[in-house]
Amino acid sequence: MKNLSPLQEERLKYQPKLPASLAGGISNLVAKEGSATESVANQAEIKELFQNTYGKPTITFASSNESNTIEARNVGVILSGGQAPGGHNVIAGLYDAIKQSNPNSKLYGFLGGPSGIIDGKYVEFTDEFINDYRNTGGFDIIGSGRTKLETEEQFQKSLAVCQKLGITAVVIIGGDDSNTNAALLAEWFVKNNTGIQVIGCPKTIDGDLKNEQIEISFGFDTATKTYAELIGNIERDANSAKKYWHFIKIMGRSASHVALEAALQSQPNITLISEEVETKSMSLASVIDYMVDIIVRRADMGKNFGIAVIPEGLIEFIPEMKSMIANLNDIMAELENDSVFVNASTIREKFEIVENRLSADNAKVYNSLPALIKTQLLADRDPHGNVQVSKIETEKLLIEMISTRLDELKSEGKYIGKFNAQAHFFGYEGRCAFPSNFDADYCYSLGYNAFALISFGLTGYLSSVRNLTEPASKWIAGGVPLTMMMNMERRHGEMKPVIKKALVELDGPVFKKLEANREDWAMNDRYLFAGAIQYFGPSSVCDITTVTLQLEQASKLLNV
Ligand code: FBP
Repeated sequence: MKNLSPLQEERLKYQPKLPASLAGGISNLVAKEGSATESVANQAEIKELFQNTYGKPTITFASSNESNTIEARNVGVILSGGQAPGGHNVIAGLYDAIKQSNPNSKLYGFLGGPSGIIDGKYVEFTDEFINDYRNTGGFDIIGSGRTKLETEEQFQKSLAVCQKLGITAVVIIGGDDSNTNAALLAEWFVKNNTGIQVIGCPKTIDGDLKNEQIEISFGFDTATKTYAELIGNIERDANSAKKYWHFIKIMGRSASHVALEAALQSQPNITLISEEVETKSMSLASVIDYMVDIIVRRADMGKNFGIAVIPEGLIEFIPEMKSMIANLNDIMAELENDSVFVNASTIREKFEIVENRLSADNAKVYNSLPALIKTQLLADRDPHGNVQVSKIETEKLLIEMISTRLDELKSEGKYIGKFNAQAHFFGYEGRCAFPSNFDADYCYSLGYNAFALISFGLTGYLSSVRNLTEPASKWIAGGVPLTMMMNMERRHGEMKPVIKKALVELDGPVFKKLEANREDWAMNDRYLFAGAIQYFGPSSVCDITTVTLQLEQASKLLNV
């Protein structure tokens, strides 16, 4: 890499911090077992599907005075799913742990996501190669992909590639869907006596891969700080010009954690939380009424500007939309192998086939939407059967519907303001940012710890580093069985085992903080300008993590 700025040079040199238990190296560890575990739901079905990897204990590592010899190992690593800041450091941590334990060990990177292991496309990491990527954002070191690993043929091909390279452990860095892949592959490798272990690492900016053992997925910290900086910039612009309402959709496929955290850091006038909309069974019309009420009241105060933050997944949480989208998903799955549909000559014909199969109620909802949104709802599903919500312009849908409602109110003499709206979508802007110190340290520790789990012969585990609001030296490293986080969900029209997503808890401290402040933030402009991520300086400034994690940890301590 050439032409680096002084800041980039400094970032490459940053040495990430490790938990004290790991800092002495992998050869000086003991693994303490917790009690046997159960899946979060559908225990009988999950146990049946994962007969060889179900119910394993949780693991916690502690340092030991005795030193173990670590045999040379060949390990493969995969980056899977959406990019999240810090992925390169997971690989750097894994690489350092492997090489420090035995310089004869090798780390291979599979190219382009899970398809790399199936097709045998890989690179071997060296010091020179890795060093250019330390503490950088992005997944470009080996690329990522969303291929679902689930068929016998894919597993057989992966086995052949691992055997050719002498690989005895695979690390999959991914979110809920990718770690579901990891669990399936781990089970298959054990069932077929291959001797190959599989370890997952919790990645996703969405922040929805979490539980008692996984406090947060990596990338959430950096992405939310990046979005908060951007929202702050727009708030300042809005407060200067005082002429626009900015509607900002924030990435996060299902859960609203990202929008909520970015809002707590920037204090916009309106923040919608999808989980609240669903729990309160708010229709699209009532979401519009809620926003219109704030816009009208601000206009009465002479403020024809404001900021509204909208979670990316909102549309799937509005009950009538949820039912219609579920119906569309099933229809699209059924039609995958339908010759009339597959051979339809125009997109319009395809759309008509889908539309004609919708139930009467769902067709009514669907037909009430603007043409643009209808087309976006019919776009291809991702390989896991999910609607690609990043392609649905909910922010524009809301602007259009609000505008119509405000015109009606104006004609009735109930609205005296001017509504000029700008639409934004912040998503890709944050997923490859330079990782914050927190993510740089956390990711490095997750990767390093993944090799600790490998060295203890474990498989079907997710690398876990906890106690994250404390300084890194006090972080607790260990592992959590992947099956512990699974339940059965409908995907592609069938019930499948998947890792359960953690949604925003409405009785939790994070949402409560927004709830307690939102009327004040709606009417008074309490904007916060977070500014750029800090990489250097006192740890109270540059190492501090999200409001979400701090509030969640503080509330856990209070409830102990
Ligand atoms: P992961 O769950 O794979 O981490 O990806 C999350 C995400 O960034 C979502 O926030 C977003 O909806 C989606 O990926 C976008 O997907 P794509 O990168 O395929 O456009």
